[in-house]
Amino acid sequence: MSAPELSGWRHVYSGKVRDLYVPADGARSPDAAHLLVVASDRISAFDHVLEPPITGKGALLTGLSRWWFARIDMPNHLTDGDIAAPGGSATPGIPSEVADRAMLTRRLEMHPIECVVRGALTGSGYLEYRATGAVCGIELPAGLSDGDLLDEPIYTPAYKAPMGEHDENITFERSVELVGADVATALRDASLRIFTQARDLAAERGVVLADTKFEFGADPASGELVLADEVLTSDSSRYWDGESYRAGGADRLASFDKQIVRNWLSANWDKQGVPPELPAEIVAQTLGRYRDLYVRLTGLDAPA
Ligand code: Q0Z
Repeated sequence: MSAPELSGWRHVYSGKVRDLYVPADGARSPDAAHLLVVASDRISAFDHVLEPPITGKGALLTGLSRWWFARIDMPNHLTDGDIAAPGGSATPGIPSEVADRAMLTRRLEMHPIECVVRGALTGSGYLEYRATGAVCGIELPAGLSDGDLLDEPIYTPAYKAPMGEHDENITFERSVELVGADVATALRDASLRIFTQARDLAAERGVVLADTKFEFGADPASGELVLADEVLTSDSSRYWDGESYRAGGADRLASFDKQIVRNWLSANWDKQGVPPELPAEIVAQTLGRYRDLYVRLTGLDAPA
């Protein structure tokens, strides 16, 4: 699966699951003011992109990002709607064939920090805690178990490694060295504030927001700090079902994302070479889980 050809846009980069475009308008592309971020239906697990795609995933995640952007009290990178300058702007509109899974954005100077906030101790944070008693330099009380909620959410930044390398967990002090004290502090404060707002809203809808990752950039003209990328999707966040979490059963930490795929792969692949193709029922169950989260959080019907 590769990035679609889109009229008016030039494809410049693909991550595992998303494709990035600049306006095709030749001369201006290198420093274009806008970017088109297109969420594909690709799914990745254990660092591989899997077959087949999960048809509808890109639209569900984009819909969820948009829904959160509209609720978060912070400037964001979406420019949908306000670039149709009369007399013609250099920026084309969103192509209709990706309308439900594309975001038209203002191009920012991205900060090279993954702004991770954890409201619960699990995943890589739990492993680091088990080894050291701390996560990204933050000492935690002894005796915590996998999945325990933290009294206060913690900010555990990671350095965005150059393409192909894994991001590296860093301390807040290291983030100060990387981006300066003012930006580092602004990133931390905004991340914690947005997380708390989102966690409380999710809780009202029976969903535990365990952790998430934000990315921010600076507006090149004003220097304003702007929330970018996708936000609070199941690809960038860990969500648990509130009822299962409280019941405390074996799958209380099953997340609304690729958990089904990871479990199936773990049972059916030795993690050597090319992963096997996902069976139709695993694809259907995974899509169902993404739809569930969308409906639970937004209260809307899932996109077609
Ligand atoms: C986001 C990414 C994708 C792979 C760059 N508004 C913005 N300004 C500047 N840069 C970005 C954004 Cl969203 C930006 N990414 C992440 C997107 C494929 C990676 F479509 N990279």
